[in-house]
Amino acid sequence: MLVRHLIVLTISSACLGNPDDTYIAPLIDDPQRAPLVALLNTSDISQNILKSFGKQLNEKVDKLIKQKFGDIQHRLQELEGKCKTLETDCSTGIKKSKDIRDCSDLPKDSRSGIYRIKPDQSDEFDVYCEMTIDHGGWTIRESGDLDFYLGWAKYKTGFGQLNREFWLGNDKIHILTSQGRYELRIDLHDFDNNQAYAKYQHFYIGNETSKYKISVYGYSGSASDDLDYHNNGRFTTLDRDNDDAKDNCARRHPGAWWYKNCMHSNLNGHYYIKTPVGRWNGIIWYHWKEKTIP
Ligand SMILES: [Ca+2]
Repeated sequence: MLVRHLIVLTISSACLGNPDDTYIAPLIDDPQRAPLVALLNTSDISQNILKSFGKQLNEKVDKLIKQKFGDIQHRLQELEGKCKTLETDCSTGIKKSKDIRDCSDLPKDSRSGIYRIKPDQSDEFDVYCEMTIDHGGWTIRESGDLDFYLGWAKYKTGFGQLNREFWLGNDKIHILTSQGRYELRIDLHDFDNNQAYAKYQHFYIGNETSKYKISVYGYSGSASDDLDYHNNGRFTTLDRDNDDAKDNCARRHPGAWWYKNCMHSNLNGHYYIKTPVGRWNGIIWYHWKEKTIP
């Protein structure tokens, strides 16, 4: 069978147009096997054809791969660059980087979560980055049922859990806002699913010596500008009275804020699970909810 096959192969060459080849009839003694021989013959012809087209095909495939997947290579290079700046601490799951000064330095497609940042004038520390609201890049603090009626030392260093409720810490907020121009965004929700926000183009708080004096302006939003009253105010806590009132505003209206005499807002007030009884009690953003305050 092998011999017959080789003979058929000779015929194949003749069929491809070599005039010097001699036509030799296939020695097929069993007509029933003819289809198989023919098949082998076709296969052998195809080998020659494939050889002639193989190179062109490879070239076309290579060109197609380069064209179609060139952008993937480019994307991989981008990702490699990002991987160099982002390191993952496998023991804690906290992403960190020596090149990330704040949440806005994260790649735009980063997920919201806890990240380790390295501000200019500080050692590394962890923050929660909100990456979906208003184009992302926000370092946030969410209020809820955590006790925010705490003293100066707690507000200085921060408290709570980054993946739940927390105050980042006035020292850290000072460090962050000293790096450049920072915006502040406040999102408010009530128990009736009403929402509003206040956004400020400029936000800065001074160091502890200045009593964490706040500078905030450039309002836009839907909640009303209830930080304007507090601009240039000093931070007051239940145990550190830096406000302009005769008494301690943080004690009169439990919380900790940049009170003056005393407030239009008090976002560190007590968190009630329903509208509180009593004037100026609870979390206050006065001109958004003034109609509901008795
Ligand atoms: Ca006072």
